Formats: sequence, C-alpha cells, structure tokens
Amino acid sequence: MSSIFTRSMAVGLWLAAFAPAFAAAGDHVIVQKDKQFSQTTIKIKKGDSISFKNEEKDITHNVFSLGPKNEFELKVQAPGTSSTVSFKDAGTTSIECAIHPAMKLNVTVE
Ligand SMILES: [Cu+2]
Repeated sequence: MSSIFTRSMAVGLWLAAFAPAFAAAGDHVIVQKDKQFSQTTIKIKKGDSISFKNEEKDITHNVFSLGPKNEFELKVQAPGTSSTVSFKDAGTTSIECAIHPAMKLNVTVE
C-alpha cells in the first residue's frame, strides 16, 4: 500500500514539474524563418495548440487565419518571440502572414 502511495506521489510531482512547460510550448510548433513557415500543411487534433515561433533575425511577421473557423491574428510578432493558438473548430483553416503574402499554411483539424 505504501508503494502505491509513493508511486502516485512521484507521478503527481512529475506532472507538477513538467505539465506547465508542455502547455506553454503548445502541442505543435511551426517556425517562421526566411519568410517561410517550416511546413505548408499540418494535421492536428481538435483542441490541440500550435506555437508559432518567429526565428528570424530581423523580420517581423503578422500571422492570422482566414477564418471563419479558428479565427485568430497574432498581430505584430517580433523576432525571437512565440505565440500559442488553440484550434477548437474541426476542418481546414488557411493561415497566412499579413506582411509576406507568399507565406501559407493549411491546418487540418480532425
Ligand atoms: Cu511574415
């Protein structure tokens, strides 16, 4: 009995230590570099989140979805920053950058 208690304590401590870090990082990561998304398509599950990381040296991005599903706009995103978005609506959402029209990403939410 004491070993079950010890084990569940250990799991609890592990979750407390690591769960917030996972949540902050998002379930998936899309990097913006050289005015490109790191992928042009991504398939995720309903409720998953994507972290959009601007890894440019000196280029600002403004990532947004065309909607109407999973509507969002990250606004001006400075180099070296990251923003996380949750996708709640099933279907395909087109994502672009308002500053660089060639940047396109399709997110399929299952
Ligand atoms: Cu851009």
